[in-house]
Amino acid sequence: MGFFKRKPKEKTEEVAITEAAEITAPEEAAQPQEEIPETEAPPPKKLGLFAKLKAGLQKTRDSLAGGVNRVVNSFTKIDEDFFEQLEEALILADLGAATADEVCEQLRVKIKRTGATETSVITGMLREIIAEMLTGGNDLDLSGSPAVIMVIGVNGAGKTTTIGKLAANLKAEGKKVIVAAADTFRAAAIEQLAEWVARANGFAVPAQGDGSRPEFQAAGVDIVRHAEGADPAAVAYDACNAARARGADVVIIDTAGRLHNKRHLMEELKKIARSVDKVLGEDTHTLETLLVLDATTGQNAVNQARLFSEATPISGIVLTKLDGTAKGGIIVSIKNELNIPVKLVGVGEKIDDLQAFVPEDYVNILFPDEPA
Ligand SMILES: Nc1nc2c(ncn2[C@@H]2O[C@H](COP(=O)(O)OP(=O)(O)O)[C@@H](O)[C@H]2O)c(=O)[nH]1
Ligand SMILES: [Mg+2]
Repeated sequence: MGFFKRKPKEKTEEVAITEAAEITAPEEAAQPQEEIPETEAPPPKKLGLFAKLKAGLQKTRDSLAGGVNRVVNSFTKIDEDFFEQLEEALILADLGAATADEVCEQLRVKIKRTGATETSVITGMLREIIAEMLTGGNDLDLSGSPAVIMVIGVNGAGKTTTIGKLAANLKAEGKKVIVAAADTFRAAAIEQLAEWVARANGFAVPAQGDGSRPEFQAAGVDIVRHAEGADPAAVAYDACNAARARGADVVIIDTAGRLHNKRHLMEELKKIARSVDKVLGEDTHTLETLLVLDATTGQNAVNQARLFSEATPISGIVLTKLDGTAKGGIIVSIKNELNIPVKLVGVGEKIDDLQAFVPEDYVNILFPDEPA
Protein backbone atom coordinates (compact mmCIF):
# COMPACT_ATOMS: atom_id res chain seq x y z
CA MET A 1 0.00 0.00 0.00
CA GLY A 2 1.33 3.42 -0.92
CA PHE A 3 1.71 6.10 1.70
CA PHE A 4 -1.32 7.89 0.31
CA LYS A 5 -3.73 5.17 -0.63
CA ARG A 6 -6.56 6.09 -2.95
CA LYS A 7 -10.28 5.66 -2.80
CA PRO A 8 -12.98 7.16 -5.06
CA LYS A 9 -13.12 10.90 -4.88
CA GLU A 10 -15.67 12.68 -2.73
CA LYS A 11 -17.05 16.10 -3.50
CA THR A 12 -16.98 18.77 -0.83
CA GLU A 13 -20.07 20.84 -0.47
CA GLU A 14 -20.09 24.46 -1.47
CA VAL A 15 -20.59 26.60 1.57
CA ALA A 16 -22.38 29.89 1.85
CA ILE A 17 -20.14 32.89 2.01
CA THR A 18 -20.50 35.55 4.63
CA GLU A 19 -18.29 38.53 5.00
CA ALA A 20 -18.28 39.79 8.51
CA ALA A 21 -15.69 37.85 10.43
CA GLU A 22 -11.99 38.45 10.26
CA ILE A 23 -9.51 35.69 9.86
CA THR A 24 -6.47 36.31 11.94
CA ALA A 25 -3.39 34.37 12.79
CA PRO A 26 -3.19 33.02 16.33
CA GLU A 27 -1.21 35.28 18.66
CA GLU A 28 2.25 34.88 17.31
CA ALA A 29 4.85 33.83 19.85
CA ALA A 30 2.20 34.09 22.56
CA GLN A 31 1.79 30.36 22.44
CA PRO A 32 3.85 28.53 24.99
CA GLN A 33 6.07 25.91 23.45
CA GLU A 34 4.55 22.66 24.58
CA GLU A 35 6.92 20.03 25.75
CA ILE A 36 7.59 16.89 23.79
CA PRO A 37 5.84 14.12 25.67
CA GLU A 38 8.02 11.90 27.79
CA THR A 39 7.95 8.31 26.73
CA GLU A 40 9.10 5.50 29.02
CA ALA A 41 12.14 4.78 26.88
CA PRO A 42 13.85 7.16 24.49
CA PRO A 43 12.37 6.49 21.05
CA PRO A 44 14.55 4.41 18.77
CA LYS A 45 16.10 6.14 15.78
CA LYS A 46 13.38 5.25 13.34
CA LEU A 47 9.92 4.82 14.80
CA GLY A 48 7.26 3.07 12.77
CA LEU A 49 4.33 5.22 11.67
CA PHE A 50 1.99 3.82 14.32
CA ALA A 51 4.60 4.11 17.08
CA LYS A 52 5.32 7.69 16.10
CA LEU A 53 1.63 8.59 16.09
CA LYS A 54 1.26 6.88 19.45
CA ALA A 55 4.15 8.82 20.94
CA GLY A 56 2.76 12.04 19.50
CA LEU A 57 -0.70 11.39 20.87
CA GLN A 58 0.43 10.59 24.38
CA LYS A 59 -0.77 13.83 25.95
CA THR A 60 -4.07 13.61 24.11
CA ARG A 61 -4.42 10.04 25.34
CA ASP A 62 -3.72 11.12 28.90
CA SER A 63 -6.40 13.76 28.58
CA LEU A 64 -9.06 11.81 26.68
CA ALA A 65 -8.60 8.22 27.84
CA GLY A 66 -7.54 9.45 31.27
CA GLY A 67 -10.70 11.52 31.67
CA VAL A 68 -12.98 8.80 30.31
CA ASN A 69 -11.34 6.13 32.51
CA ARG A 70 -11.75 8.23 35.60
CA VAL A 71 -15.47 8.50 34.97
CA VAL A 72 -15.83 4.84 33.99
CA ASN A 73 -13.95 3.73 37.09
CA SER A 74 -15.95 5.88 39.48
CA PHE A 75 -19.30 4.50 38.35
CA THR A 76 -20.46 0.90 38.31
CA LYS A 77 -23.89 1.56 36.82
CA ILE A 78 -24.74 3.59 33.75
CA ASP A 79 -27.06 6.39 34.87
CA GLU A 80 -27.71 10.08 34.18
CA ASP A 81 -24.88 11.17 36.47
CA PHE A 82 -22.55 8.95 34.54
CA PHE A 83 -23.51 10.50 31.21
CA GLU A 84 -23.19 13.98 32.62
CA GLN A 85 -19.66 13.36 33.85
CA LEU A 86 -18.63 11.52 30.71
CA GLU A 87 -19.80 14.42 28.56
CA GLU A 88 -17.81 16.80 30.73
CA ALA A 89 -14.68 14.64 30.34
CA LEU A 90 -15.10 14.67 26.56
CA ILE A 91 -15.50 18.45 26.50
CA LEU A 92 -12.37 18.84 28.64
CA ALA A 93 -10.51 16.68 26.11
CA ASP A 94 -11.30 19.22 23.36
CA LEU A 95 -14.11 17.41 21.60
CA GLY A 96 -16.20 20.55 21.95
CA ALA A 97 -19.68 20.74 23.50
CA ALA A 98 -21.68 19.85 20.38
CA THR A 99 -19.56 16.82 19.54
CA ALA A 100 -19.38 15.59 23.15
CA ASP A 101 -23.17 15.75 23.20
CA GLU A 102 -23.44 13.87 19.92
CA VAL A 103 -21.03 11.17 21.11
CA CYS A 104 -23.06 10.70 24.30
CA GLU A 105 -26.30 10.53 22.34
CA GLN A 106 -24.89 7.78 20.15
CA LEU A 107 -23.60 6.02 23.25
CA ARG A 108 -27.09 6.07 24.78
CA VAL A 109 -28.49 4.46 21.63
CA LYS A 110 -25.81 1.77 21.66
CA ILE A 111 -26.34 1.04 25.33
CA LYS A 112 -30.07 0.80 24.87
CA ARG A 113 -29.68 -1.50 21.91
CA THR A 114 -27.25 -3.84 23.65
CA GLY A 115 -28.93 -3.67 27.03
CA ALA A 116 -25.57 -3.03 28.66
CA THR A 117 -25.64 -1.94 32.30
CA GLU A 118 -21.95 -2.14 33.21
CA THR A 119 -19.57 0.75 32.53
CA SER A 120 -16.86 -1.68 31.38
CA VAL A 121 -18.30 -1.65 27.84
CA ILE A 122 -17.95 2.11 27.44
CA THR A 123 -14.39 2.32 26.09
CA GLY A 124 -15.11 -0.11 23.27
CA MET A 125 -18.29 1.72 22.35
CA LEU A 126 -16.59 5.10 22.32
CA ARG A 127 -13.90 3.69 20.08
CA GLU A 128 -16.51 2.53 17.59
CA ILE A 129 -18.54 5.74 17.68
CA ILE A 130 -15.56 8.03 17.21
CA ALA A 131 -13.98 5.85 14.51
CA GLU A 132 -17.22 6.00 12.56
CA MET A 133 -17.44 9.78 12.99
CA LEU A 134 -13.92 10.21 11.64
CA THR A 135 -14.14 7.83 8.73
CA GLY A 136 -14.94 8.94 5.20
CA GLY A 137 -12.99 10.90 2.64
CA ASN A 138 -9.69 10.54 4.52
CA ASP A 139 -7.59 9.78 1.45
CA LEU A 140 -5.80 12.44 -0.51
CA ASP A 141 -7.03 12.60 -4.09
CA LEU A 142 -4.00 12.18 -6.30
CA SER A 143 -5.91 10.86 -9.30
CA GLY A 144 -5.59 13.91 -11.56
CA SER A 145 -2.84 14.49 -14.03
CA PRO A 146 -1.66 16.56 -12.54
CA ALA A 147 -3.13 16.45 -9.06
CA VAL A 148 -3.18 20.01 -7.77
CA ILE A 149 -3.10 20.61 -4.02
CA MET A 150 -3.70 24.11 -2.74
CA VAL A 151 -2.54 24.56 0.85
CA ILE A 152 -4.23 27.24 2.93
CA GLY A 153 -4.32 28.31 6.57
CA VAL A 154 -3.21 31.06 8.94
CA ASN A 155 0.39 32.05 9.34
CA GLY A 156 2.34 29.65 11.53
CA ALA A 157 -0.10 26.75 11.16
CA GLY A 158 2.52 24.65 9.38
CA LYS A 159 1.70 25.04 5.67
CA THR A 160 5.23 25.31 4.31
CA THR A 161 6.55 22.56 6.57
CA THR A 162 3.68 20.28 5.53
CA ILE A 163 4.37 20.97 1.85
CA GLY A 164 8.03 20.00 2.33
CA LYS A 165 7.10 16.75 4.06
CA LEU A 166 4.35 15.98 1.54
CA ALA A 167 6.68 16.58 -1.41
CA ALA A 168 9.23 14.22 0.13
CA ASN A 169 6.59 11.51 0.61
CA LEU A 170 5.31 11.87 -2.94
CA LYS A 171 8.83 11.77 -4.33
CA ALA A 172 9.42 8.56 -2.38
CA GLU A 173 6.42 7.13 -4.22
CA GLY A 174 8.11 8.01 -7.50
CA LYS A 175 6.03 11.06 -8.29
CA LYS A 176 7.27 14.22 -9.96
CA VAL A 177 6.30 17.21 -7.87
CA ILE A 178 6.31 20.96 -8.47
CA VAL A 179 5.73 23.32 -5.59
CA ALA A 180 4.55 26.86 -6.20
CA ALA A 181 5.83 29.53 -3.85
CA ALA A 182 2.58 31.50 -3.93
CA ASP A 183 3.07 32.86 -0.43
CA THR A 184 4.81 35.91 -1.81
CA PHE A 185 4.12 38.06 1.21
CA ARG A 186 7.61 37.73 2.66
CA ALA A 187 10.84 36.82 0.89
CA ALA A 188 11.66 34.56 3.84
CA ALA A 189 8.59 32.44 3.12
CA ILE A 190 9.84 31.75 -0.40
CA GLU A 191 13.32 30.91 0.91
CA GLN A 192 11.83 28.60 3.51
CA LEU A 193 9.93 26.69 0.85
CA ALA A 194 13.07 26.45 -1.30
CA GLU A 195 14.93 24.99 1.67
CA TRP A 196 12.24 22.36 2.13
CA VAL A 197 12.46 21.50 -1.56
CA ALA A 198 16.21 20.96 -1.19
CA ARG A 199 15.56 18.78 1.85
CA ALA A 200 12.83 16.81 0.05
CA ASN A 201 15.30 16.12 -2.76
CA GLY A 202 17.95 14.99 -0.31
CA PHE A 203 20.26 17.93 -1.02
CA ALA A 204 22.07 19.94 1.60
CA VAL A 205 20.04 22.90 2.70
CA PRO A 206 21.86 26.18 2.15
CA ALA A 207 21.86 28.78 4.90
CA GLN A 208 19.85 30.90 2.52
CA GLY A 209 17.59 28.93 0.23
CA ASP A 210 18.63 29.59 -3.34
CA GLY A 211 15.45 28.76 -5.19
CA SER A 212 15.23 26.41 -8.11
CA ARG A 213 18.38 24.56 -9.06
CA PRO A 214 18.84 22.55 -12.24
CA GLU A 215 19.28 19.36 -10.23
CA PHE A 216 15.94 19.78 -8.45
CA GLN A 217 14.03 18.95 -11.59
CA ALA A 218 15.97 15.76 -12.12
CA ALA A 219 15.64 14.78 -8.47
CA GLY A 220 11.85 14.90 -8.53
CA VAL A 221 10.77 17.98 -6.57
CA ASP A 222 11.12 21.39 -8.18
CA ILE A 223 10.03 24.86 -7.12
CA VAL A 224 8.49 27.67 -9.13
CA ARG A 225 9.02 31.04 -7.52
CA HIS A 226 8.72 34.72 -8.27
CA ALA A 227 10.01 37.71 -6.36
CA GLU A 228 8.62 38.85 -3.03
CA GLY A 229 5.32 40.68 -3.47
CA ALA A 230 4.53 39.04 -6.81
CA ASP A 231 0.98 38.03 -7.70
CA PRO A 232 0.34 34.60 -6.12
CA ALA A 233 -1.97 33.66 -9.00
CA ALA A 234 0.87 34.29 -11.46
CA VAL A 235 3.14 31.93 -9.53
CA ALA A 236 0.43 29.26 -9.58
CA TYR A 237 -0.04 29.86 -13.31
CA ASP A 238 3.66 29.31 -14.03
CA ALA A 239 3.81 26.25 -11.79
CA CYS A 240 0.89 24.65 -13.62
CA ASN A 241 2.48 25.43 -16.96
CA ALA A 242 5.74 23.86 -15.84
CA ALA A 243 3.82 20.83 -14.59
CA ARG A 244 2.10 20.39 -17.91
CA ALA A 245 5.25 20.90 -19.95
CA ARG A 246 7.20 18.40 -17.88
CA GLY A 247 4.40 15.92 -17.18
CA ALA A 248 4.62 16.43 -13.42
CA ASP A 249 2.26 14.34 -11.29
CA VAL A 250 1.54 16.77 -8.49
CA VAL A 251 1.51 20.56 -8.08
CA ILE A 252 1.45 21.85 -4.50
CA ILE A 253 0.64 25.51 -4.00
CA ASP A 254 1.79 27.31 -0.85
CA THR A 255 -0.35 30.34 0.01
CA ALA A 256 -0.09 33.30 2.35
CA GLY A 257 -1.71 33.23 5.74
CA ARG A 258 -1.70 36.97 6.25
CA LEU A 259 -4.91 37.97 4.64
CA HIS A 260 -6.88 40.82 6.10
CA ASN A 261 -10.32 39.38 5.95
CA LYS A 262 -12.51 36.75 4.44
CA ARG A 263 -13.32 38.69 1.30
CA HIS A 264 -9.65 39.26 0.57
CA LEU A 265 -8.88 35.61 1.24
CA MET A 266 -11.73 34.48 -0.96
CA GLU A 267 -10.63 36.67 -3.85
CA GLU A 268 -7.02 35.55 -3.55
CA LEU A 269 -7.86 31.85 -3.49
CA LYS A 270 -10.36 32.20 -6.33
CA LYS A 271 -7.75 33.95 -8.41
CA ILE A 272 -5.26 31.14 -7.81
CA ALA A 273 -7.92 28.53 -8.68
CA ARG A 274 -8.69 30.46 -11.89
CA SER A 275 -5.01 30.33 -12.83
CA VAL A 276 -5.01 26.58 -12.32
CA ASP A 277 -8.09 26.24 -14.50
CA LYS A 278 -6.73 28.52 -17.19
CA VAL A 279 -3.68 26.31 -17.63
CA LEU A 280 -5.08 22.89 -16.82
CA GLY A 281 -8.74 23.34 -17.67
CA GLU A 282 -8.49 21.01 -20.62
CA ASP A 283 -6.47 18.45 -18.70
CA THR A 284 -7.71 15.83 -16.31
CA HIS A 285 -6.44 17.61 -13.27
CA THR A 286 -7.94 17.37 -9.79
CA LEU A 287 -7.91 20.04 -7.11
CA GLU A 288 -7.61 19.45 -3.40
CA THR A 289 -7.82 22.43 -1.08
CA LEU A 290 -6.19 21.45 2.18
CA LEU A 291 -6.64 23.61 5.26
CA VAL A 292 -3.71 23.38 7.66
CA LEU A 293 -4.64 23.72 11.32
CA ASP A 294 -2.40 23.84 14.37
CA ALA A 295 -3.67 21.28 16.89
CA THR A 296 -2.14 23.16 19.81
CA THR A 297 -4.70 25.93 19.33
CA GLY A 298 -7.54 23.58 20.31
CA GLN A 299 -11.05 24.86 19.74
CA ASN A 300 -9.62 27.96 18.07
CA ALA A 301 -8.58 25.68 15.22
CA VAL A 302 -12.18 24.56 14.86
CA ASN A 303 -13.25 28.20 14.61
CA GLN A 304 -10.60 28.83 11.98
CA ALA A 305 -11.85 25.86 9.99
CA ARG A 306 -15.34 27.32 10.13
CA LEU A 307 -14.18 30.74 8.90
CA PHE A 308 -12.06 29.32 6.11
CA SER A 309 -14.81 27.01 4.97
CA GLU A 310 -17.08 30.01 4.66
CA ALA A 311 -14.55 31.61 2.33
CA THR A 312 -13.72 28.64 0.12
CA PRO A 313 -14.67 24.97 -0.30
CA ILE A 314 -12.16 22.85 1.63
CA SER A 315 -11.62 19.22 0.70
CA GLY A 316 -9.52 18.18 3.67
CA ILE A 317 -7.70 19.12 6.83
CA VAL A 318 -4.06 18.73 7.73
CA LEU A 319 -3.75 18.79 11.51
CA THR A 320 -0.22 19.72 12.50
CA LYS A 321 1.69 19.67 15.80
CA LEU A 322 -0.24 16.72 17.18
CA ASP A 323 3.03 15.80 18.86
CA GLY A 324 3.16 17.20 22.33
CA THR A 325 -0.33 18.67 22.56
CA ALA A 326 -3.16 17.35 24.71
CA LYS A 327 -5.68 18.84 22.31
CA GLY A 328 -5.74 16.11 19.66
CA GLY A 329 -9.43 15.56 20.48
CA ILE A 330 -10.26 18.46 18.17
CA ILE A 331 -9.94 16.06 15.22
CA VAL A 332 -13.31 14.66 16.22
CA SER A 333 -14.79 18.09 16.65
CA ILE A 334 -13.61 19.31 13.23
CA LYS A 335 -14.99 16.30 11.40
CA ASN A 336 -18.26 16.16 13.28
CA GLU A 337 -19.08 19.86 13.26
CA LEU A 338 -17.83 20.86 9.83
CA ASN A 339 -17.89 17.56 8.00
CA ILE A 340 -14.43 18.11 6.57
CA PRO A 341 -12.29 14.98 6.67
CA VAL A 342 -8.85 15.01 8.26
CA LYS A 343 -6.47 13.69 5.61
CA LEU A 344 -2.99 14.21 7.01
CA VAL A 345 -1.47 14.72 10.44
CA GLY A 346 1.82 16.32 11.41
CA VAL A 347 3.64 14.68 14.29
CA GLY A 348 6.91 16.61 14.35
CA GLU A 349 9.10 19.10 12.54
CA LYS A 350 11.15 16.67 10.50
CA ILE A 351 10.69 15.56 6.95
CA ASP A 352 9.26 12.16 7.83
CA ASP A 353 6.83 13.55 10.39
CA LEU A 354 3.75 13.65 8.18
CA GLN A 355 1.28 10.79 8.04
CA ALA A 356 -1.89 9.86 6.23
CA PHE A 357 -4.66 10.02 8.82
CA VAL A 358 -6.05 6.58 9.66
CA PRO A 359 -9.10 6.83 11.97
CA GLU A 360 -8.74 3.27 13.30
CA ASP A 361 -5.16 3.93 14.39
CA TYR A 362 -6.22 7.14 16.08
CA VAL A 363 -9.00 5.54 18.13
CA ASN A 364 -6.95 2.45 18.94
CA ILE A 365 -4.30 4.70 20.42
CA LEU A 366 -6.71 6.95 22.28
CA PHE A 367 -8.96 4.21 23.61
CA PRO A 368 -6.67 1.30 24.32
CA ASP A 369 -8.16 -1.86 25.82
CA GLU A 370 -5.55 -1.69 28.51
CA PRO A 371 -5.48 1.66 30.34
CA ALA A 372 -2.53 3.71 29.08
N1 LIG B 1 6.08 20.06 16.53
C1 LIG B 1 5.64 20.32 15.31
N2 LIG B 1 5.93 21.49 14.73
C2 LIG B 1 5.47 21.73 13.48
C3 LIG B 1 4.69 20.78 12.77
N3 LIG B 1 4.37 21.32 11.57
C4 LIG B 1 4.93 22.54 11.53
N4 LIG B 1 5.61 22.81 12.68
C5 LIG B 1 6.34 24.03 13.05
O1 LIG B 1 5.46 25.14 13.00
C6 LIG B 1 6.16 26.33 12.65
C7 LIG B 1 5.44 27.06 11.53
O2 LIG B 1 5.47 26.27 10.36
P1 LIG B 1 5.39 26.86 8.88
O3 LIG B 1 5.40 25.69 7.96
O4 LIG B 1 6.39 27.91 8.67
O5 LIG B 1 3.93 27.50 8.92
P2 LIG B 1 3.18 28.39 7.80
O6 LIG B 1 3.32 29.82 8.22
O7 LIG B 1 1.75 27.94 7.86
O8 LIG B 1 3.81 28.09 6.48
C8 LIG B 1 7.56 25.88 12.26
O9 LIG B 1 8.43 26.15 13.34
C9 LIG B 1 7.43 24.38 12.06
O10 LIG B 1 8.60 23.67 12.34
C10 LIG B 1 4.38 19.53 13.43
O11 LIG B 1 3.68 18.64 12.92
N5 LIG B 1 4.89 19.36 14.69
MG1 LIG C 1 4.68 29.40 5.14
